[in-house]
Amino acid sequence: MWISFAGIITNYKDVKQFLVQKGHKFRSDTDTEIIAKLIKHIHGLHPNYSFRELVEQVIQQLEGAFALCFKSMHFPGEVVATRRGSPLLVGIKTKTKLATDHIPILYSKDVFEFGGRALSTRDREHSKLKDHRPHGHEIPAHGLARSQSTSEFLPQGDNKEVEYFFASDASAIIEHTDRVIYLLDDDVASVEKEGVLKIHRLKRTLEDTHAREITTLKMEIQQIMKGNFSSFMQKEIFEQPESVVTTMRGRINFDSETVVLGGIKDYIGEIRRCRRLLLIACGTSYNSAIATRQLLEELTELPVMVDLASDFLDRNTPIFRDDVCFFISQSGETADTLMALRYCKQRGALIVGITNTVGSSICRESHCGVHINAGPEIGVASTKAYTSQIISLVMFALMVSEDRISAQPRRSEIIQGLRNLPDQIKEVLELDSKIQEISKKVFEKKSLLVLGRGYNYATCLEGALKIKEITYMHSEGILAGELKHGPLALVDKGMPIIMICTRDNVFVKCMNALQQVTAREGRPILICHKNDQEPQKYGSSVLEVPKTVDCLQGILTVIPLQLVSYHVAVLKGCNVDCPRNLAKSVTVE
Ligand code: G6Q
Repeated sequence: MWISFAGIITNYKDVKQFLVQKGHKFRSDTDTEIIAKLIKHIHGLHPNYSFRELVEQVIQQLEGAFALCFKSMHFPGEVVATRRGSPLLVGIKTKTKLATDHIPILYSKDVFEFGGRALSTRDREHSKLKDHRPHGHEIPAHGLARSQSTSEFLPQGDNKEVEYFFASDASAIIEHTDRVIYLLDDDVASVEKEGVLKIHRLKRTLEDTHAREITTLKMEIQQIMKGNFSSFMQKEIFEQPESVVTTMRGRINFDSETVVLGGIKDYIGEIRRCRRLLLIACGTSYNSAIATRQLLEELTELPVMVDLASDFLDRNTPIFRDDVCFFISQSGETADTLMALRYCKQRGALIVGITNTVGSSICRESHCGVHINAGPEIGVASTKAYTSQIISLVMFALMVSEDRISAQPRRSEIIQGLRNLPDQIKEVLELDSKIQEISKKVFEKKSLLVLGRGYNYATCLEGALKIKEITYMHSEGILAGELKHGPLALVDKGMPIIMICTRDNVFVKCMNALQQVTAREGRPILICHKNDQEPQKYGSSVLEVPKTVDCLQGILTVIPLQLVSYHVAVLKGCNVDCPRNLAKSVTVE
């Protein structure tokens, strides 16, 4: 048995115990092994079951979030794949055009026997695992006969050659094909001997569309190649002058100063009338919510709550029908964010998805949303997605405030700021070699504090997150206003500090904090505006960034920190793209 598995099986101990009782021996303590042993066990009980039926039996026993792909010597030439809570897609490569752009769903007949719930080990012992259900009978969707449905899904013409690719992300298969089917939870896709792809579901639900669409990807191969860069993270940092443009393309008219986000324009009236906005996300995506909260409050004049998805769920937060809830996620698959989305949807709130992954679970389950269009982000450390998330939320604020005459000067200033952003990002990226030199001074230290306030506070959080995740160095983003409430005790001449001090409405307060740091012999590395002498005299080194509108400044101040984390990680010999203990899509709670 060959299994490719992503995710987590939460009841694997129960299943393992059951299998051990049945005499199965285990070589490892992994949840992957219990899947292989479980399918073997069921195959022993039901030697006549097809490969797909065996997999259907297996997934009914499993709890958790997973994407699975099976091959077996007992079923040569066949592959079965399924998902629940983790993304999975099927790529299709043919020499000629396909006869259809939809594949119908086939429903298995007898699936209500066990009430659709996951069973305990004891339940399984007495029922399902002893079940000798009839098989091979399917209820076709919309009365479509089985033979009819499968013969439709073949290339046209004489050359019937088909190749299938199973992957959790489109970037893994784009070099082979741009035609994909995004599977939904509990779909079981099987490629059988004759090379025909079928998609089955155990049960029919009201929401089911009874077919899966074949989507054509708009991704370019170059987008997923490293090119001259040493890592995807480095490439993605340097892509930001272009990725911010693709985020804005077709949405902002810089001359008429109008913004249209096609994915939410039909909901804008409802949004303007809402009780409050909630921004819910994890990690970097959460930081993008912090980065834009102040502008959203200013331009929408609505209360704005920002929450970490896990904490939001822990609290059983009250949600109302007239709430508008934003779920921000690069992958669109983060389990906590997705669960928070479902929680709010059940309570009748309007769900807005902000994602970078077309076809992801968050995209599909939202009422409306914005694709940030940053292009595939492959490095685990999120960089270009962060800046594009900020721009997407800024565009949202601009769109909602379009009818407010008093907001026009502010809107105009921001739109012109957005226009200049790509060139200013290029300027910041020119600091790379200077940042590499600075990184050499800090890479052997134990800790690195990042201080700032106002719009730059999000930069502190995001910079510290980047440093932690790829360099394994302790780092903390600290709101400068909180210094005197505890963190100042950490400051002495040996503590590495990066401080952000740009000319905005909190500049004077920042200078105050800077003096408090230097009074304790701290010699911070400063990120400030170009040619701004006043803060520079307090810095051990200075990184000068161009000035932009306050609410966009965080995009220019975060890039030096992305580069610091990158260079420190390289100097420490860390694997920049695959940091330990982290995954690109966190599909488990
Ligand atoms: C940061 C990480 C991580 C990520 C979260 C949320 O560099 O990539 O913090 O932002 O795991 O992921 P999504 O944005 O995909 O929901």
